[in-house]
Amino acid sequence: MFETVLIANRGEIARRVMRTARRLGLRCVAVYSEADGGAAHVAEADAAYCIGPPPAAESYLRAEAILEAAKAAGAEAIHPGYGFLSENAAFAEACARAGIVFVGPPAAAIRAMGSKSEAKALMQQAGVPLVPGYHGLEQTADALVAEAHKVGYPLMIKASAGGGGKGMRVVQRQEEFLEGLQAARREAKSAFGDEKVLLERYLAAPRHIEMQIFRDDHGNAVHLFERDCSSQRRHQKVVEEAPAPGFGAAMRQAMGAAALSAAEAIDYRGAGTVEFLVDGDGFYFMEMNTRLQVEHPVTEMITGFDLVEWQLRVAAGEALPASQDDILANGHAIEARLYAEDPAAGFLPSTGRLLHLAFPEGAEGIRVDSGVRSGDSVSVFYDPMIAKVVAWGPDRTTALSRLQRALARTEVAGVVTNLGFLQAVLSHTRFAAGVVDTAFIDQQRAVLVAAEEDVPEFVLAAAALAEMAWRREDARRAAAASGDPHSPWQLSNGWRLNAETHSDLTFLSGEEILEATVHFARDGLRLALPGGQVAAAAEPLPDGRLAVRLGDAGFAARVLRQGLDRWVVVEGASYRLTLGDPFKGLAGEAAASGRIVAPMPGKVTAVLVQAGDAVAEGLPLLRLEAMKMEHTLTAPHDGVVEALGCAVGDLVEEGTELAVVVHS
Ligand code: MV4
Repeated sequence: MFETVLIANRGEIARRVMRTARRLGLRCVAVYSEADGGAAHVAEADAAYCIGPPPAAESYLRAEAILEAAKAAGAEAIHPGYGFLSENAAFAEACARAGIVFVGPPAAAIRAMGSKSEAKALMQQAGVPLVPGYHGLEQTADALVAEAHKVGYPLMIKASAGGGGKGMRVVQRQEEFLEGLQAARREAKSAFGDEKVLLERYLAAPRHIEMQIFRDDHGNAVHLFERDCSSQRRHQKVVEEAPAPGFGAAMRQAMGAAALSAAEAIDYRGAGTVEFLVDGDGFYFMEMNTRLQVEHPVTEMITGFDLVEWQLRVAAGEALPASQDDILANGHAIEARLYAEDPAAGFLPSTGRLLHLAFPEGAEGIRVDSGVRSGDSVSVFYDPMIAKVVAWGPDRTTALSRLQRALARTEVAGVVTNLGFLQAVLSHTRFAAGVVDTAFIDQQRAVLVAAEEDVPEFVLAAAALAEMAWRREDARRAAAASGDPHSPWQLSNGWRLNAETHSDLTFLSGEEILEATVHFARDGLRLALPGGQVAAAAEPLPDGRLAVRLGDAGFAARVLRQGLDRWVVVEGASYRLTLGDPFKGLAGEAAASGRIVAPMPGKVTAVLVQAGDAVAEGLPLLRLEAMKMEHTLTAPHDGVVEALGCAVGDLVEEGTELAVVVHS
């Protein structure tokens, strides 16, 4: 076994590989771009090397920088993870030339699977079922028209150099073939620099079922059952599970044998996945992935094996740790991919800093492979995956309900995520029934992707109550800092100078303006919300959330702030609000009359003018520290400072008059 392994990747897969490598006693070396200096995988490594600027092409795709780091670190092996250089034959060869073991298949096997038509020819020889079609070298229009006629319509034209859904066109009838062929060629040429195409009979709504295989240097080969990855959105997997729902033993046995024939045909080594299209009671080779896949945890959870351990052992020349008879499927596992993307905005990435990230701790059957922690950032430069949440259960129903509960207890603030979308997919009747095919998400998009929803009133209430708690806390801290033990600010029961006072709050959510008023009465708080008034209370919980009571309803909410942004997380759903400019409300009205009042409680940190000074509109008059921020209060119009109602160090209440500017 190796002593030192370098992980040529980042995020959750880098941490996941290191978790196994560490368990095996290996020294782990990380590589990182300048954007990942503070990343988790760097912190967890025994050594780490910066390999370049943030863009992947200048860092994680730079073979020579990675090899240089491996040599400097004395790594005997490099694990490529998935994506980046994991299926790059030239990189595998460069590792071999450098005398470093590439934890993956031989370069020749990667190459053989790189071209769809070559892969199909190899599979045909190996007796692996193919979708009826044509994948020969004849590429003239006439030859292809004749072949299309044999295939029959509707058919699919696929770029031979394509993959992952790129370079595919459906042609419904013969009259449209030539136009479809020219378009497919143009796309293939521009996307892959190779306009070779193949034809296949079109399968209307197939399932995507893939078989995990492993092969070592000693002629041993096994499959580790199948995974159903049909829940995809634009060829991006969303949810994966093992075993495939409703999958019969006969097809499992036949598909396993076909996958092993495929591996043997290309003298495969290591972990591989053979992807099939399943249509009715037929299955057809689609493509072979020569890397460990994102969704491998569901296979690990039903078989109990650690596939990264197998990869490292096989790459070190050891025999497979188990024979086919040792590999049993126990229970059911389902994985959901949590992304920092905004479903309501066409799933655009939502990058930024994670104010808060928390997963349920110690939940039965739950595994979370996360690439980031609270406080880390989701970068614009890379795939915006946050984590994979995986649930195992003795049966699919239990696995599904455990996953749903784990997602309901997942808290993310700071970026928008697809969490609500994942919950919608998992709670859809078709998913629950296990009758999902590759068209499911596209067909059900309208119900799965909730339009930007209005902010529920209970969320606005939680934000308003949290705001008041923060202001009280900020004021108390300021008073404590001022050393005045008798300051009324020391009181934390919400007591105010006047018996009945209130605070008007305005929040923005997208275009929506949300207003709430918190009334402080001697007998407690009342909230005036768009839907009416309600008695309210909020108590901090030990885990940092707020226990909110509205009338006789109660719930717990985590409310976080960054600048004027407020994030409210309730039951796994996150809502982003922005506190309206406090200087627009109460303070704004007063300013119109030349009165400068404190828009919220705070401490005067600077008085920049004197009574009698002539001032121009916009000139800074004073500075107020409030909500952990410095606010500058300016002259509302040209004029003269008539009065100053404060001095540096004063603790002022919301509404206190600080200065008056009269027209000159
Ligand atoms: C197909 C097909 C229907 N008929 N081939 C999509 C990506 C690439 N891996 C192959 N894909 C398909 N090939 C024939 N002859 C439908 C798809 C397909 C698909 C396959 C698997 C998972 C998701 C998919 C989404 C759309 C289309």
